[in-house]
Amino acid sequence: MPSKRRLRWAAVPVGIASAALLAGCTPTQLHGFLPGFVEDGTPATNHTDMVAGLWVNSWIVLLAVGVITWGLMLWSVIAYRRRKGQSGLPVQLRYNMPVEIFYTIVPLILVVGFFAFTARDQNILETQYEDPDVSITAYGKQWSWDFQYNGEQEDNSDAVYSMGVQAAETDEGYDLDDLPTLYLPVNKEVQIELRSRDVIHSFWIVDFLYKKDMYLGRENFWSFTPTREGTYAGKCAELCGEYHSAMLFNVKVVSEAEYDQYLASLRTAGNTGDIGDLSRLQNYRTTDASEGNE
Ligand SMILES: [Cu+2]
Repeated sequence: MPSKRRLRWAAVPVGIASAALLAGCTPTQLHGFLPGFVEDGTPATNHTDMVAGLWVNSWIVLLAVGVITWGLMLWSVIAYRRRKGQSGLPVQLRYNMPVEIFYTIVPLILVVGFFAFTARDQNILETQYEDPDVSITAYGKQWSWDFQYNGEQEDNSDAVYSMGVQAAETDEGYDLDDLPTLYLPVNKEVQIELRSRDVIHSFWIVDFLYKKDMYLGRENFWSFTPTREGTYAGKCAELCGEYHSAMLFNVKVVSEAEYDQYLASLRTAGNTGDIGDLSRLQNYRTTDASEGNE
């Protein structure tokens, strides 16, 4: 049939045009405007591409459903509009079996599909490393963070740590250069144990596209591999009191050599031992409190 062939030829320029359009997209646009994607395509962690994939593919499916729905609405509004000389109600249609089956089955497929893909990805995200290269304990506290880099000893006597204080407020907002900083070695298996010293906090590294709550009396873990060196913003994502918004930190993903050097500097500074037993720390920012950071 000539019309069918014409349609097939029409698909060629449409395909080329959309390919060209996508090629012109920035990595941020291709990942559904999620944060943390850079020009050369190196993901921030071993999980971020998967998370972005779930997000983008969900939007594609939902937009397709949207386009079909909007199209049907528009079509019925135009095709069945009141014509000149008509009055009263139009012919009423109901119990149309094909239509009823269609709009029961399609949402069912969507819900089951979204559930299955979410469960699959969540399973991967929640799988903990059996034997991580780096074991860290992060403590949330009103309103800052302590980071303990665990060593080989069972009692953590050889651990090193840094203790933070909340962000300082300046005229231009918070001083982001003076925050507690978590160091991570690039391309190493990291496991962070998430704990709280007081109320519920939530540990969120924005560009890593993941966050997890910190509780009292419950152990939470997060296993991942940072794959791109750089500085990342972290914050508390659970309203935890007056200075919740000042509960900020930085993450520095560095080479292994730089990481070891940082840990050695903590050891030199005398920041050794287990800080797990400390209860609420005094961490209201005072004039010289910034010494607590880094
Ligand atoms: Cu908090």
